[in-house]
Amino acid sequence: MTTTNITTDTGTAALLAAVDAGVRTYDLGRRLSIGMPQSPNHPPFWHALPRRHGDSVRSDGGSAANDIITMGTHVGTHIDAFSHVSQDGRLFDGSDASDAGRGGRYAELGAHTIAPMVRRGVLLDVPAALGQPDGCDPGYEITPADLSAAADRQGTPIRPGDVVLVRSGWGRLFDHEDRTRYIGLTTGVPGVSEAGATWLADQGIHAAGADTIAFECLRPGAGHSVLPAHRVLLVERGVYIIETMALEELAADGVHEFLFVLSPLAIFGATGSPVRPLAVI
Ligand code: UVW
Repeated sequence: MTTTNITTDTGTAALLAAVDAGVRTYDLGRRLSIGMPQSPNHPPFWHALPRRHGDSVRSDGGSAANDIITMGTHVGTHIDAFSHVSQDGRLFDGSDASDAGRGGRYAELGAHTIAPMVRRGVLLDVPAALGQPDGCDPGYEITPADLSAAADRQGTPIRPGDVVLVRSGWGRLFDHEDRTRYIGLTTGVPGVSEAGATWLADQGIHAAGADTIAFECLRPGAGHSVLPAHRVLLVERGVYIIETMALEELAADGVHEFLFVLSPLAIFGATGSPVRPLAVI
C-alpha cells in the first residue's frame, strides 16, 4: 500500500519554479469544532484546555496553554482505511475480518498503510451537470450516467490513479445553524449509488471523496448503516473513501482538475484518519 517516490533535480526544479510562478491552494478540510455535524456511528469530537495560560508561570513570566482532543477517526474530514469495512466477515484482501479483532489485519490494512497522496485530482460537479445549481435533492442517488456526464461536460476524463471528488452540493449545509441538516437522518442525503461506485472503481481510481457525511446515498430514516458504496470501494475494489470534504470553493471557481495532496496521520492499525486535503492549481 506504499509507493516509492522518485525525485530528480530537474523534477524538483520544475516544481519549485511552478511554486515561484504562483499556485493557488484550496483547503478541502472542514474545521474541527465541538458540536459540528457528524455521523452517530462514531464517538464525538471533544476539545478541552486542561492547562491554561497562568496555570503554570515560569520564572521569566512565560506560560503555555496545552489542549487535548478526543474524537472518532471517522469524524470531520477523514479517510477510511481498508480495515474499516468488512462484508460477510471478509476484508479487502479476502482475509478474515475476525483476525483484525486480534490485531493481525489492522497491522496490514490500517490507516498507517495509506501512503500520502500527491496525485491528479478531478472534481465531478454533479449538480452542474444536472442543471441543479442549488445541489442534488436530498436522498438523490448519483448514477454512473451522472458521473460520466459531469466528466464530459467539464472535459476532465477520469484516468487510472486519479482521486475523484464527487460534489453533490450538500456541503453547503455543513455550517447550517441546524446541525442536524447536514447529517440528514430524516431528509436523506444525496450520494454515489452502488452502481456509481462500481463505475468509479472501473476507471481505476485511487480514492474517491465527497462533500457528504458518508459518501453514499442515504435514504430518509435509514440512518447511516446501509453503505453499499463502502462495500464496493473498500472491500471489493481497494479504493479509499474520503468524506465530509469542503468542495464548494472549488466548484464556485470552476476548478475541476488540480494537484491533490493528502497525508493521513500514521495511526498504527487505525480504521481511518482525520485529514486536511488540499487542491493545488
Ligand atoms: C460514516 O460515518 C457513515 O461513514 P464512515 O464510517 O465510512 O466514516
